[in-house]
Amino acid sequence: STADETATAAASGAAATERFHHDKSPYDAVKDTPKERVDLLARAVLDAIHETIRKHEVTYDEYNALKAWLIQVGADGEWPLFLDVWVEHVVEDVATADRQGSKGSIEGPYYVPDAPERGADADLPMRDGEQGTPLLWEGGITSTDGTPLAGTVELWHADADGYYSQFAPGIPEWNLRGTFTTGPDGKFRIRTIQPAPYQIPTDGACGRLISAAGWHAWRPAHLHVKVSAPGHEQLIAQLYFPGDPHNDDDIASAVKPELILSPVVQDDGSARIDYGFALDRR
Ligand code: MBD
Ligand code: FE
Repeated sequence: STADETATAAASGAAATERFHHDKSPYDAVKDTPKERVDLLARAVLDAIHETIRKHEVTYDEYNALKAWLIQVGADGEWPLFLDVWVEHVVEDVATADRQGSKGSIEGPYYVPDAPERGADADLPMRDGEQGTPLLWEGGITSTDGTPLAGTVELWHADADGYYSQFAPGIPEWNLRGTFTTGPDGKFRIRTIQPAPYQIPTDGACGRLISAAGWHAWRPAHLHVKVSAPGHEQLIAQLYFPGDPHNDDDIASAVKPELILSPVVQDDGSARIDYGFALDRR
């Protein structure tokens, strides 16, 4: 990318914040949350903060450092990033505790709805000469009882530099984003490339927290999916690659053993993946 097209925390944060406002109608959600629930949860969170301050004898300097940092999270548009990296995994755990079908994981901040329709057997949209190990992914959608399902797999992932289209500059709009629709046999076959590990932007508020705390900024390489079929619960998941050094210390705590792929390297250097999804009946 060129000098005026550098991926900055503030630019990707602003795009993620705008995306959230557009897709999730947050003000309606606030309006619809019962007063009793807001009272209970707001008090529980404040109690936990007060307890932390007392227990660790937080100073005025530390309080003001926190205040400055929180203001900067908003200025950088990084609330979606912060919440999805450090909070969403617990919400996902609680929401899917009773699920019988395939394991899921967090959605994260970079999903875009209505990605181009590709049918059941196709390439993910990508540039000519898209970098990265070619992947051939074959799988199916079924109900938890094994019945094949006509449905959709929405797939999005970072490129071989770790960047997402529509959140980093200089990448075609729908690059590495697509919707695959299966027939009644539920089968799909997708060709894409293996993404790189993702590093949280180091030049924004989240990056400041990471360096101030002495943490690392990495997520392991991952594929994002949303899998849908009529009469079934939507599955949101991420899939990971064996041997990635960050499978064991993902900054977003979103890796589960069931989500690690077993790619088989082919003679031509591409990798073949066999991985399907079982959806719970609604
Ligand atoms: C990502 O790519 C991601 O998937 C999550 C959950 C958080 C930050 C960046
Ligand atoms: Fe991601």
